[in-house]
Amino acid sequence: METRADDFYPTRLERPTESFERQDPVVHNKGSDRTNGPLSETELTHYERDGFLVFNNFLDQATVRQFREDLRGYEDDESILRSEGTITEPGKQEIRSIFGIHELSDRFDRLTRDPKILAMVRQLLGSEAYIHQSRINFKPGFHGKGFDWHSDFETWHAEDGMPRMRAVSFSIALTDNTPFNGPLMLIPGSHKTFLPCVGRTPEDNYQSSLKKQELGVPNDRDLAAMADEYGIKAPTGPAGSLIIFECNTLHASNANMSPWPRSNLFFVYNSVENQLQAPFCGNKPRPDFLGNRSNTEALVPVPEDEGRKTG
Ligand code: 6CS
Ligand code: FE
Repeated sequence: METRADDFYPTRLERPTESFERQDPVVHNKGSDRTNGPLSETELTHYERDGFLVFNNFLDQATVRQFREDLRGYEDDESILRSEGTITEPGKQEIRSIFGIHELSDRFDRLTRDPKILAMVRQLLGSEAYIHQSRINFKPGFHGKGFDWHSDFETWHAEDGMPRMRAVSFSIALTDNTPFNGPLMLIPGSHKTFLPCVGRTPEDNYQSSLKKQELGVPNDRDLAAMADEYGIKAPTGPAGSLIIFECNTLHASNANMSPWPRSNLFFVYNSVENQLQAPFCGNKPRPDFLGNRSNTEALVPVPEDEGRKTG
């Protein structure tokens, strides 16, 4: 297969290719509009430098408790257990991830349209945005497996046809994230470089990659060079903490060897000016619950009083 002329980030080729500098801004909102939003200039500068930002106690404990109760209900809900977007741990019946969570739950749907979150998203992406993907990662106590190092953008570009780096993940902790329960690890500064990954993508790769990722994983030498240069951070914090991370920031997490589950909620916002095309790996598009193509209008904020507080 030929690399497309409109492919700014060729990846998944048969032979290794060199890493290169990202072709897109990190904060897309330019000029005097830049600080027109909840994020301060200092926070924007940190996001540009590190590729992520952390806010402890973004949601209050009462709100987090309501979300956690919903989760408990999902674990016993037959229709959710059978749904295509529900991924179990390799070889087990325990839930690893539920994709498309904002379509299953009104409470999660309203949170995606939280006015403060959307204002931050607009500030970073420099445009209106829609949800590219939403999910909960469970990581049950003792049995929760980890996630290998990867850039989300690499997968979304190759397998979903996301053209440019103009998307951002909001991850909200629904349980405490401690050093023991497999917290998210990130390489600060890694978002500035694109690491192409080797290997053609088989059709329906997602059916195995969501349990254990084999493709779209950079090689050890490139990863080691990044980690040697920038180090690794594993932000920990109480339930309700928020991590905002840029779509190309390298991240991973360890297995959960503690008895305590680690559940995180993820919303991925993509710019309305960065709509999906045909996947750059040449395959057919993945299902909507992974790379949404049917609901791509700008999100409208929920009025404050219908937002987090109500159930
Ligand atoms: O394939 C995907 O889209 C997903 N996989 C990983 C490991 N991270 C991002 C995303 O949810
Ligand atoms: Fe990821």
